[in-house]
Amino acid sequence: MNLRLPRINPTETSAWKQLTHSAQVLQGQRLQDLFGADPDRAERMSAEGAGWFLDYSKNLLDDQTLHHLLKLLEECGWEQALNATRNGGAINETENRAVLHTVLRDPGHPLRLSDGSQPGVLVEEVLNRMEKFVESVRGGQLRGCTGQAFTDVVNMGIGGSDLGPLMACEALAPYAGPLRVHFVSNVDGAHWQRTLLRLNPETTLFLVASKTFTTQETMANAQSARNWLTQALGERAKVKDHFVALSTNREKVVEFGIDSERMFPFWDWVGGRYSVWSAIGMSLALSIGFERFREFLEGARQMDLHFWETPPARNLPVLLALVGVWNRNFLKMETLAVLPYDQCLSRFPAYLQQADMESNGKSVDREGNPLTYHSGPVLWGEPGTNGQHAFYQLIHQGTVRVPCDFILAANTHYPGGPHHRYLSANAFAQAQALMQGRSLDEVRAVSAGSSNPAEAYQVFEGNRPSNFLLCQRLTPAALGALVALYEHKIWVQGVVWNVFSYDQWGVELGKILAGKVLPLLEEDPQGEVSGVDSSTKALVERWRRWQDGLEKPKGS
Ligand code: G6Q
Repeated sequence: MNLRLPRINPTETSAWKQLTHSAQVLQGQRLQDLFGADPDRAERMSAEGAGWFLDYSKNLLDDQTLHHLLKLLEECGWEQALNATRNGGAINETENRAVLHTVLRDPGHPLRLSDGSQPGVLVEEVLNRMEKFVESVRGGQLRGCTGQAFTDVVNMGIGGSDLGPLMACEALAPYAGPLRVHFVSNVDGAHWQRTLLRLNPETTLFLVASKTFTTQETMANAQSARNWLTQALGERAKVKDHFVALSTNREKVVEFGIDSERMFPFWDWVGGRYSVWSAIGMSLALSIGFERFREFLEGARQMDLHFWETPPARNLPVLLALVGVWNRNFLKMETLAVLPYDQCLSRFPAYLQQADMESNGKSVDREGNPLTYHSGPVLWGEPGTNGQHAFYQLIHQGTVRVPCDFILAANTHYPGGPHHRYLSANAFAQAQALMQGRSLDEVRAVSAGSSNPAEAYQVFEGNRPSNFLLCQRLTPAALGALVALYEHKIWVQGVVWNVFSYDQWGVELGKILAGKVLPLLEEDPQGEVSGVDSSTKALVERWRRWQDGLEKPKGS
C-alpha cells in the first residue's frame, strides 16, 4: 500500500487552468445578481453534517467553479493523501511521523503501526486513567499535601499545549464545574505572577503540559510554580502531590520530580496543535468533567465520519477548504477573518490562527521546491459584535477584500432579554451587507432628493465573500465537531497546496537565536556586544543601559 503523500504541483493540473479562467469571468459579476438569477442558490450551496450547517453561497463562485475545485482536489491526489493519512503513513515526512490525532477521538481503533504499536489501545488506556484522575480530583478524594481538596488548576504550557484547552475551556464555560482553571503560557513573569495572586498553594494543582518537556517558557513557569509552592508551604510541601505532567517525555518528567503515576502520556503521532484531544485536554476534562470531555471527543468523531464518508460536494471540511483555495489563489485574497458571534468562542480565532497558520504557512513543496503560488492566508478575528465596532469598517469599505467565516449557535446558554436575538440579527445582517452592498442609487433614495455631501462615502461596494456556520447550541459535541471541521479543512488545503501541513520548522530559528542573545543580556552591562548585526547590537546595548539605569531615555 502506498502510504506516501502525492507530489503534485496544483498549478499544473487542468482544473487550475480552468479555475484561472473562471476567476476572470466571475470577477466581473455581482454576487447579488447571482442570487437574483438563481432562487435555489442558497439551498444548493449549503451542506450539513455532525450538527453543523454551512452556507457558502455568499462566495463569488458558481456551479462550474465548484465543479473545477472538486476536480482540482481529485487531480492533487486527494484519495492517495487520505489513504496515507488514515492508514498511519508517516505523512509528517520531515519529522518522519504519522499523523493520527483522529485516533484520539476513536479509542480502541484497530490500526497497528509498522513498529507494532496500536495507537487506539494506548489512547483507551490513557483515557481511562485520565477519567479516574479527573473524577478523584473533582470528587475531592485526591487532595493536596496538607489534606485540602483542590480548588484551582493551573495549566502551564504554550502553543499547542495551551491554545486548544484554553479555547475549549472558554467555549464550554457554561458546563464548567467548581474547579477554577487558569492558563499560564507566556514566559513573561507577569503571566505567572498575576495568576498566582489568585491561588492558594494548598489547594492548587499544576498541570505541566509539554509534549517535549523541554520548552523554555513552560519549564521556566513550572520551575517558578514549584519554588512558590515550596516556599509557601515550607516543610509541609510535597511537590509530587501538586504536579501532574502531560507529556511524551517520561525521562524529563521524572527528572523534574513528577511521579510517573502522575504523568499522562501522549505520542509523537500527535502534533502539538492537534493535541487538545489527548492528555493535553486534562484541564478541559477537569473543568467540564469526564463525561462532557468524552462528548467533546465524540463530536469530533462525528465530524471525522462525516469527512470520511460524505461525497466531496456535500462535505463540510472539503467545501470550506476549496472555497478558501478559490478565494486565496484565484481571487487573490490574502487573509481570512474568523468571526464567532459567541462570546464563549472568544479564543477560537487565536486557536485557529495557530492550527491554520502553523500548518499551512509554508513556502516549500513536498519535493523541496519553492512554491510558485500562495499557500495559507493570514487568519485573524474577534468575536462579534465587538468587531463590528472596530475593524469591520475595513472589511466593508477598505481596499482589500477579506473573506469572513461567521459562526453562530441558534440557542444560547445565557437566555434572558433580547441579547441572543440582537447577536444573531447582527451576524446575519453583516454577512448580508458584505454580499449585497449599497449602491449610489440606494443611498440617494434614502436622501429622498435632499442634498447629501457624504453620499460617495455611504456607498458599499458589496461582493465581499463569507461563509456562515450555524449549529443548534454550542455543546461539547458541537465544539468538538467545529474544531475537527477546521482541522480537516486545513488538511485538505495542505493537500491542494502540496505542502507538509504537520511540521513547523519556521518556529526554530528564533528559538536558536534567542539562545545566543540570552548570554548578551546576562553579561556585564558595560561589556562589548558582538556576534550580532548592528541593529540587534544597538538594541541590546540600549536595553542594558536602560535596565541598569546607566542612561535615561531622551525626553523622559
Ligand atoms: C504545535 C507546535 C508548538 C508546540 C509548542 C509547545 O504544533 O509544535 O506550538 O505545541 O511549542 O511545545 P511543547 O508541548 O513541547 O512544550
